[in-house]
Amino acid sequence: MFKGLKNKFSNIFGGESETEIRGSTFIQNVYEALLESDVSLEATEKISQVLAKKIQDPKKKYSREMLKKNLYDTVFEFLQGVTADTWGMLQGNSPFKILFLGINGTGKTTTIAKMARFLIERNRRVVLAASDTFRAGAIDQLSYQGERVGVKVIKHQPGSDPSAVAYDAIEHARSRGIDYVLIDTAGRMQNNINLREEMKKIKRVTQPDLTILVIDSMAANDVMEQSKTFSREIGFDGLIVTKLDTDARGGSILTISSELKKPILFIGTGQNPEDLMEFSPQWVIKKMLPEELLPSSQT
Ligand SMILES: Nc1nc2c(ncn2[C@@H]2O[C@H](COP(=O)(O)OP(=O)(O)OP(=O)(O)O)[C@@H](O)[C@H]2O)c(=O)[nH]1
Ligand SMILES: [Mg+2]
Repeated sequence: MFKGLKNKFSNIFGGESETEIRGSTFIQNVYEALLESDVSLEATEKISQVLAKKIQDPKKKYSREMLKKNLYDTVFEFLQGVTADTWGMLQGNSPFKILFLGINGTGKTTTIAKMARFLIERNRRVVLAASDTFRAGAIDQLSYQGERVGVKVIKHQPGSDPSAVAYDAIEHARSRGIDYVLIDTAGRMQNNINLREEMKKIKRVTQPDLTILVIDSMAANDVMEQSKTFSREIGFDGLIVTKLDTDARGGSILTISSELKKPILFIGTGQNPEDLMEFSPQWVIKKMLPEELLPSSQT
């Protein structure tokens, strides 16, 4: 996780024996480190600009300590910009309805099991709605995940109306005092009009308290496209970024934090129900920056 980025940042300060580095050289080195770690071009430019503002005169040389602090502060600002009070965002009506959206295979179904576990651990009661009635095997997959974490799954036949399934799950929760309804949906590409219309209907029928876009960290450079379409067509409140454990270069979180104005609620770090973490800029920055760049209070 973030290993590539960490090594690249480390290289900027390693190797050279000089105690000071020219501002312009430093900014250029950071720019390249970001691009080589799969941070998108737009995000790389934005981050470099913020960094450059902190360095008054690019022609002058600055101490390593000062540059390290500037880089730390810049990265932290971006991470903080997408931080929210995750638990606070999960409070409200009872039952609290959460709708999960995303393109194919980003990890929606797996993440729902993780969220269920997260809520159960906090003594909340949960039911799942198998509203992906489109993909063969999706209902069985959610049933298996539900069994794994010990929650009931409301399901209909494959091919049935996803809104009706979600509606039944909400009624089930209402009549039994269940706190959360997590609604799985079929993965849809941005260009599939039928599935998009169906999604709008699910949203209309269920009136979710929270709509979450699930994004695969390995496809983060496509994140603007995905989020623009979902935002325009359906609307969402926050993100979950999955598969950070398989993202060796590690740039995705920085791309997302500079390009999207929505909070990241959780990150997914594996295939099992326990592999979910609340997004914390302090935790991420510790993984992302080499130890010598962290303030002494954080090492
Ligand atoms: N390593 C890793 N794998 C993950 C993570 N989250 C999901 N996966 C895997 O990604 C694959 C797809 O996950 P699903 O939960 O089926 O994704 P989905 O978005 O529901 O897919 P569709 O319903 O087809 O759109 C599965 O093999 C999951 O085990 C994660 O955080 N880390
Ligand atoms: Mg799924």
